[in-house]
Amino acid sequence: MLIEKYKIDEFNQNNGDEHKRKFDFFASSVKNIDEVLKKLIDFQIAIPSWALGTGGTRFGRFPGGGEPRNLEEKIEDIGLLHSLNKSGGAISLHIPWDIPENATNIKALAAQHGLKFDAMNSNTFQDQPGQQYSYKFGSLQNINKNIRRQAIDHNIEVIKYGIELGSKSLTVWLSDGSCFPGQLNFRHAFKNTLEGLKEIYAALPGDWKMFVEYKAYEPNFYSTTVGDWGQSLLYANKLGPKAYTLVDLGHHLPNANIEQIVSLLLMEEKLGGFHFNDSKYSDDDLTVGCINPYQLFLIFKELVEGMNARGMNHSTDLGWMIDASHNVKDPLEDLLQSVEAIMIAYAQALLVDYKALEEAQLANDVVKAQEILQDAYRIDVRALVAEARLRGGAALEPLQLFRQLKVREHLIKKRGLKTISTGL
Ligand code: RM4
Ligand code: MN
Ligand code: MN
Repeated sequence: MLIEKYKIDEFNQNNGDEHKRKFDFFASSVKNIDEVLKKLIDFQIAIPSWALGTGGTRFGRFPGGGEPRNLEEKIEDIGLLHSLNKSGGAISLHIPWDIPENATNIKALAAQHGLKFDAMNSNTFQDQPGQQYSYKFGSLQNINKNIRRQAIDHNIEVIKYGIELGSKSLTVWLSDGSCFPGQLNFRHAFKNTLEGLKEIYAALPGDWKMFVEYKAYEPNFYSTTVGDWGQSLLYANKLGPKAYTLVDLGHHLPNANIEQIVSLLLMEEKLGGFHFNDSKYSDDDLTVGCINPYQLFLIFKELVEGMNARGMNHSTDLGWMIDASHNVKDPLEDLLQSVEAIMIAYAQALLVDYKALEEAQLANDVVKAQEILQDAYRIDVRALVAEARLRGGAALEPLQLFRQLKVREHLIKKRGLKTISTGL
């Protein structure tokens, strides 16, 4: 389904007065408003191909209908989101869930929707039908050389698909680890994994990046072979300049100070990308900002400050992606909410008075430092984010328009009530 531009314009006109009033009031107190708006318009967040259907838990899955049945329909869905908010101009593919059978056509279809191909993702955490060796006891860490070979070859194949599509990065997330003490020799597991990653790294084109994504638990519960940012950084440093750490917000042990991790990885020039989501207990993959929006803001504050310190381009120098799952919400509505939460946190982080903060820090004025941060966090930036959308050609209120246009009803009519998407 395509949303014609005139429908967006019509909606914006109908809601324009109210918006203008709010935005003008907001803009009157911000000095560099055009600069901030430009940054917001430029900022793009990739949508994963595996997050367009209903997610499930090991207890069940309750599909809501109209889910995309193939890669083409997934691209259509992301195109639809992008036309509504103009902030999701990229798709990230997981292989083999979404193999581009005809890369030229897939690339052309994506381009029609204004979408680029973000990081490619390999999958050595599931066995596929017809696969020769099993990943039950890990992939790159495996004690069996043939299994390691199979996992390496798979990653190299994923790179090849990515080259055809114009992607520029590979994200490797391994479920490797152990469930019980004694099951694994940690050193051997690390060394095998490093050897495998080295071979994959060697297959990367010159202008590609490799993201090593860490996760503390699940599906293994005693140890994980890329378990935290320290381990990921070890691999990335040993691999070379094209290898980076990828931070997925849901992959930490409880109460981890993610903003500090982000800050130090940026300092080391080893932060590569981000998977956004939110969580209460573990890798819950909930809507970004739904549980802990202040933490999200603090993370963005480190990102903005750290990227500025290194003169980085906010929108292109790191990989931004949503990695969420939707068990009870409409996946598309949920993704619109996630993008909005990211834009809000980013906007607030852009409004922090970094100079004043530095002065407060140098004076050990703890109270002032907190005031400065919370001043920015408590600004209602929704009109600002909406104005960026308006200027970028998107809808003032994407979610409202999504409902008004009865998008889900249309998708169900077209695709059927009982459709299942590949993914988690
Ligand atoms: C993992 C991790 C990866 C994602 C898989 C599906 O927990 O977040 O990024 O590819 O889930
Ligand atoms: Mn992830
Ligand atoms: Mn995850």
